[in-house]
Amino acid sequence: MRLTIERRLTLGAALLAVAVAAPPVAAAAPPARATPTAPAAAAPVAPDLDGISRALRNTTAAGAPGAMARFTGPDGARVRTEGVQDRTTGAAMDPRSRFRAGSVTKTFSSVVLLQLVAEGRIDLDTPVTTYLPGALPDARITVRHLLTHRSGLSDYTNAMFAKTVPGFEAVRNRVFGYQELVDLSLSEPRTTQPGGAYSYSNTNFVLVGMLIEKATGNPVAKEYERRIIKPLKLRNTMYVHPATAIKGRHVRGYLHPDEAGAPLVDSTEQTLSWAQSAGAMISDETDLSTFMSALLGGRLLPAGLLDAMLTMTPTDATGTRFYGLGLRRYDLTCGTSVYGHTGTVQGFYTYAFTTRDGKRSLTAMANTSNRGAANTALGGTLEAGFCGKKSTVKSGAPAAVAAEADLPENR
Ligand code: REX
Repeated sequence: MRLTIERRLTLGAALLAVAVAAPPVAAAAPPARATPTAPAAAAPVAPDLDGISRALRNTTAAGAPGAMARFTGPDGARVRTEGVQDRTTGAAMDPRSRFRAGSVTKTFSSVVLLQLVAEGRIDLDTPVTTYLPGALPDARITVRHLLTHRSGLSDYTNAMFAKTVPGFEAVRNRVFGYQELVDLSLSEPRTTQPGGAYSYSNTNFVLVGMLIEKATGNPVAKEYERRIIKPLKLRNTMYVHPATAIKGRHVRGYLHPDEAGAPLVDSTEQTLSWAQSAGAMISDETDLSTFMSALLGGRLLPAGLLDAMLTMTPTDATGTRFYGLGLRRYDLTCGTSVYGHTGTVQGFYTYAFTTRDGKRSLTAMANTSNRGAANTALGGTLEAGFCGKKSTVKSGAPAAVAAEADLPENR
């Protein structure tokens, strides 16, 4: 199915009204081996909507029941959908539906934490144990190490989901304490010295949630609400941990088992307690684009801290992928850099990215996971959206933007 919605953005007043207390901003020291800022921005081009549709069809051809993308730019919003959001009812993918945004949550957590830095309540280069005594056995790990995935704390989810469906079913209804998750990581060897190589780990953003709760005395849900969701009027964004349902109109998620040919597992309902502040947000395509656009547009953080967030180091050897503070940068084949985050939780792949000025945004999602080829195909929407007709998305061909490299095989 193909659906087009064209409407003008009505962000203006709402976004301008965002009130962020702007106390003096502490100078943020750049991390070691920081790369220079992104290459000069390429001239904006019109999105290749047919290319976006091709990428979505490639995603469903690769095993996703449905996929959709929403591009927002100077000419308003364009939406493309393919396939179904519910395999039982056969309901078509609906761009107004909510879904699980996975690690896009990390950018929300970073924004809250950096607002606390702006307020002088947390310092980026102070050891985590100064704020959370006893949480970690290593006082060398700083807050910045968490946000840049350079703490060396292993990702406990690798063992948890080594067997995809049994791993998921074992935690689907579980409620973890933050420290329980940190302790799972601490029972494994460290991946690097603190401040060493980038090594993606959910543990880092579990600790970010702990820091937020310690500094504010509130549950993270309240801080997301008060600092981001309400000011930006994100009506379909919510953090409901440990509730298992996605309320309202939503996409159902379908997890691919490891065994070839085994039936998909409906993974819509779960506590997401295994991720919490690292991945439990529910949202929709409009809200994620509004959020990323507001962030890059400077409406959520003082300039100095947005600069700190945008101080990127490479995540791999391709020279096209970078990580700042809870934020990714992808350099596309046409020379445009886009900023945002990816998400993978059982049954849901997400990409939420925007340009440096926040004026062009794209959010894409597919209702499957553990299917690397579908994630790779979905990434093709970025090339088509931001590079326009110059994009290299072909039917059935691998997309130019590969799936998230942080995931071990198939994740
Ligand atoms: C957990 C397993 C993946 C998924 C994970 N998700 O770490 C976080 C996230 C919250 O969104 N990270 C991604 C499962 C990488 C991001 O930053 O983009 N895989 C699945 C398995 C593999 O079970 N055996 O694919 O659903």
